[in-house]
Amino acid sequence: MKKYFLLCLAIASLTACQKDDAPTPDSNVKAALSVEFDNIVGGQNLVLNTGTYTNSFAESYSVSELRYYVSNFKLTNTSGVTYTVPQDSSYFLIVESDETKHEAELLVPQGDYSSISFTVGVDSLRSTMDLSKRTGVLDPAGDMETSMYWGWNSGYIFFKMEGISAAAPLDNSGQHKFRYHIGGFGGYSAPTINNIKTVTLDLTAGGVPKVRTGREANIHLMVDVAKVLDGNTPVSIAAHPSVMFSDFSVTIANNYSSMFRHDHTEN
Ligand SMILES: [Cu+2]
Repeated sequence: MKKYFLLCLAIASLTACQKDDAPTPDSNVKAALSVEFDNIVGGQNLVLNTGTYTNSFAESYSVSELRYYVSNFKLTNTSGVTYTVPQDSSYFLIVESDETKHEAELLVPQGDYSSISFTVGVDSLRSTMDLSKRTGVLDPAGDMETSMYWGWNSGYIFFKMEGISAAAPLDNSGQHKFRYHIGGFGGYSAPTINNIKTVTLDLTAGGVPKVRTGREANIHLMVDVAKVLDGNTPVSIAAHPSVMFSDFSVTIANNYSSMFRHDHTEN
């Protein structure tokens, strides 16, 4: 064991010492890995409708609706090898109002992973595929919780956040409502705004997920939607109460691309 100990010392800066009886997981075998999207506002839990929050313009607001697509997951293991989740099983719609829709359930090779990357939204290729390739959460006619789709040319709404704020004008429903419906996949024949965002997160500081058969590692992300208004560019609700397919959507998308943070991992 002394020899083993010395060897461990030598490589301690590269990797943790493994016990003799801890076998190297077989990367040919896939196992469950879930990614939890825990939506918060600043330091507070997000509570739909009743929670009130304040942005940097001192505008107070509540959130009535929050949903967004996450897709095209890739995991890089501690040896630097990247695994791309097969695209057909790599689209998820996170819906705050539905507790069963806060996670992306993935199947990846057994191993230890040091980073994760995913797209916020739906890539242009998939957005223009035949409807037979756009099933489940991508089915424009199906149960995608209604209206996360604009149409063939404009594609999917990647990110939707709505709520009430006194800073928003009174609309014809009699409410001071703000609405952010963000999409735009670029496109080829008639290029439009491209708001596809790729997020890459380091997992080493918050805990490396150890994917093994017989258990489910969970990557717990905090998603701070305060960043939608107070990201790189502070956004005033009074100035921008409704943002849909317009140039200003780029600002909102840039803001929300910074809202994801790895908090911890459960192994
Ligand atoms: Cu957790």
